[in-house]
Amino acid sequence: MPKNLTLKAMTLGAAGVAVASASAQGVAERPKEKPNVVIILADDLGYGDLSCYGAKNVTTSNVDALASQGVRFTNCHATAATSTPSRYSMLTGEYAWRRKDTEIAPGNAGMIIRPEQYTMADAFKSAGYATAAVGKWHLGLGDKTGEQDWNAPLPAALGDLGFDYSYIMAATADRVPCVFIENGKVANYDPSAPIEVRYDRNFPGEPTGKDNPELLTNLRPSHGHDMSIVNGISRIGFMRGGGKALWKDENIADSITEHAVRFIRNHADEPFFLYFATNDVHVPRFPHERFRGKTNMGHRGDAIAQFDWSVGRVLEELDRLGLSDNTLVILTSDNGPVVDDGYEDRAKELLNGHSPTGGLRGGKYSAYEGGTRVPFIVRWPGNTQSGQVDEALSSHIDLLASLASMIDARIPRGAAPDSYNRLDCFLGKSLAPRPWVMEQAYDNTLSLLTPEWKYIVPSDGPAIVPWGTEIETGLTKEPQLFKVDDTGERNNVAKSYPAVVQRMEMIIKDVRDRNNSALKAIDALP
Ligand code: NG6
Ligand code: CA
Repeated sequence: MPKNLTLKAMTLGAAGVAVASASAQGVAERPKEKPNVVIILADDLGYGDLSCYGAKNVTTSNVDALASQGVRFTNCHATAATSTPSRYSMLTGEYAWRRKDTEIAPGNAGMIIRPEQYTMADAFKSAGYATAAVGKWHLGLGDKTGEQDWNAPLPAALGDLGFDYSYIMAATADRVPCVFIENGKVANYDPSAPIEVRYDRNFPGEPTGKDNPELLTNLRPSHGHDMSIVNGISRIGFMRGGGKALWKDENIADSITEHAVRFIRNHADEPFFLYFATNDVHVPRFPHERFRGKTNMGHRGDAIAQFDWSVGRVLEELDRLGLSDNTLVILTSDNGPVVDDGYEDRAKELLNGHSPTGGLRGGKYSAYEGGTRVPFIVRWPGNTQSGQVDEALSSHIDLLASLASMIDARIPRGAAPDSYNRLDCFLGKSLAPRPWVMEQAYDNTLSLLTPEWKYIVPSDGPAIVPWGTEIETGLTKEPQLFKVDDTGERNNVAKSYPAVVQRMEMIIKDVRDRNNSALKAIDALP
C-alpha cells in the first residue's frame, strides 16, 4: 500500500467479515531459526531523551550503538500515555481501554491480566522458549486488590501469565510495597519484619512524608508522594515492615540488571524471551552514586545515563556469550516523558536546553504526541539493516502478533484481538505504515493517528494534568485535527476538514466496536 494511503481506503472494506485471528495475518517470510528475544522497556523515557534521538547533555552510547547496528524508528507509538495501560496492551495485544480496570495501578492491585488470558509470554512459552520478566511490573499481583499477604507466596503471579521466571517491582518505585518479588514471593524476605501494605490509611504510629519531613533524607515530594517513608523517600501508599527486603533506590538498576543478565546466562543454551522493564527514568529518580553528575541535568539526566548502562550490561552479556547474532533486541519506552512527576529533583531547572519530548507537544499523560511517540530500536543482525532509520507509522500493539508469527506460535482464537502481524515493519523491511494508530491518554481520551492526520476526540477534561506536573493533557471540548507535518500540534484544522473529522470518528467507532471495516485496512497492507 502506498505511503499516502487515503482515508477512504482505510474506512472502506467488507463489513461483516469476521476479523481473522492475528496469527493468520502473517505476511513476513519467517526466518528458519527462533532467535532469542529481549525487550528492553524504559519507563517515562521521552522521544528526545536518547542521544541517537537528539538528546542534549546526555550521551547514551550503548543505546546509540544498538541503533547504529539496527533500525531506529521515528514514528512508533506506545499504546497509552501511562504505564499500566501501555504495558497491558503490549503484553496482551488488547487495547487497555476495552477494560475498566487498567488505569495506573496501585501497588496492591490484584493481577490485572487474569491467568487465563493469553500473553506475549504465553506465545514464547508455547514455542519452547524460556521466559522471564525482570524489573517494573505495574500490572497487579495476587488474586484480589488489597487482599495480598505479602509474607506468603502470592496466589496469582507472573508464573500464571507464561513467565517461567520473574524478579519484579510490584508497581512503581514511588508506590509501596518497596520490595522485589521473585517468582511470586518477596525476595530476600525478612521474617523479623512482616510486610503490611494498604492504600486507604496509615498504620498507627508510622511516619509519613507529610508529618515527618525531617525523615526525608534522600528526596522530598513536590506533589503527592507524602505517605510511607522508605529509604529516606516518601511514597504513594502505606506500608510497614520489610526489614532487609526493602530496596534502596540507588541500587535498583544494579539489582534488576544483574537479574536480567543472570537469566540470559542461565538460558544461553536454549531460546529465551526476556522482558526487561527498567525503573529508569521513572520517579523517584535516585541513581547510584557512580552515575551522579554524569550529566548536568541532575537526577533525571543521570538516570538516563544509568539506563544506558543497564542496556550496555545486557548487550555486553549477549556478546560475551556469543548470542548477539541470534538475538532480536527491541528497545523502547512505555510512555512519554515527564519532568516534575512529584519529587523535588530539580529536573525542570536543570534541563539546560534539553527537550525530553524532542520538541513534541505534551508529554506523559498527554493526548499530544509527546505522550505516546517513543524511541523504538530493533536489532537482529542479519535481519535488520545497520544504521537504518525508519519513519513508518507503527505501534506497540502489534508486537505480540508480530513476534508470535516470527516464532510460529499459534495465537488462540479471540486472543490478542487488537494486535496485527507487522513483523516486516518492525524489522525495517516494509515502509508501509500502519493505516492508523490508536493512542490513549489522560482520562482515557482516545486519539487517532494516520500517516497524514492526528485527531483527538473532544473531552470535558482539564487542559493541564491537575496534580502539578504542568503537562498539557491535550484535551479540549472541541474536536482537534492536526496535519502530521504540524509536529507541534498547534494548528487545529478540524473546522476546515469536517469530512476528515467524520472519517476519523468512524474509524475510532469501528475499532471500538470491533467492526471490521477499519481493521481491513491493516489486512490489506502488502
Ligand atoms: C501518578 C503519580 C506519578 C506517577 C504516575 C504513574 C502522583 C501525584 N503522581 O499518579 O508520580 O507515579 O502516577 O506513572 O501521585 S506510570 O509511568 O507508572 O504510569
Ligand atoms: Ca511510565
